[in-house]
Amino acid sequence: MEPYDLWYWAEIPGRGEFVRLALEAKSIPYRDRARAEGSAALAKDMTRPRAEPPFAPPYLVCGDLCIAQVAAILLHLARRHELAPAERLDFANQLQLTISDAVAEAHNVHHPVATGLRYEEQKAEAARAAEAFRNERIPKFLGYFERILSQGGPWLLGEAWSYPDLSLFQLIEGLNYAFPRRMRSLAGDFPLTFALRDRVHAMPELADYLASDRRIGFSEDGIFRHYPELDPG
Ligand SMILES: N[C@@H](CCC(=O)N[C@@H](CS)C(=O)NCC(=O)O)C(=O)O
Repeated sequence: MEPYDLWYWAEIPGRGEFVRLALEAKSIPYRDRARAEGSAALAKDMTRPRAEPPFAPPYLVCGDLCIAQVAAILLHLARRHELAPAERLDFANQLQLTISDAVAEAHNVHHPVATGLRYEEQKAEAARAAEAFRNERIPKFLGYFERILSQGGPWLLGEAWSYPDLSLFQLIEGLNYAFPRRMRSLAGDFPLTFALRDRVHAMPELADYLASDRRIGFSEDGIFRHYPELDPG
């Protein structure tokens, strides 16, 4: 089949990584265009005339198809490439949208006032946002996934992995990077969710990818950022 073109900022894992993990786990051919050609090529591609243009990256292009929004991209891939059982796609999408909510909240911790301002310009507000995120929102999100896993498991949709598992892995990786102290303190309360992270990490389908330089590390340019002052002991 013709490879997909994935467009996402070249320098960070960000939201592109949720799409990459699904493509990699199913060995779906794709070209990571901005990683090959640079983020300027992405900015240029965004301005191309298109019937259904994306608002923001990541987006996936294949022939006439151009689809943006992580959850919409993954639902599309799941339908075409069996990344979740057909009869569970609505629930898979619900789980994915919940993960997208958590990702957006994690970003808003270090940018609570405006995305266009630097973190250093909103540190006081970020400290307040981080306290609520650490104390209320992380446990609430993890508690939700723990509840789903406690109803069956060992994967979110039961006995086989599906794409929301890959995304939950990436969410936990991001939270572990940004809030290592808080996440360590929560691990014992959400054993099934943390075990799911380990299970995805050990998937043979992802072994080559996770060890490769295609896998980009987290940094303070991305969505999940580690600022020690936002994760006090
Ligand atoms: N809800 C969208 C969010 C997309 C998004 O915020 N993309 C970021 C990069 S992670 C971006 O470049 N946004 C530009 C903008 O919002 O102006 C998704 O899940 O894909």
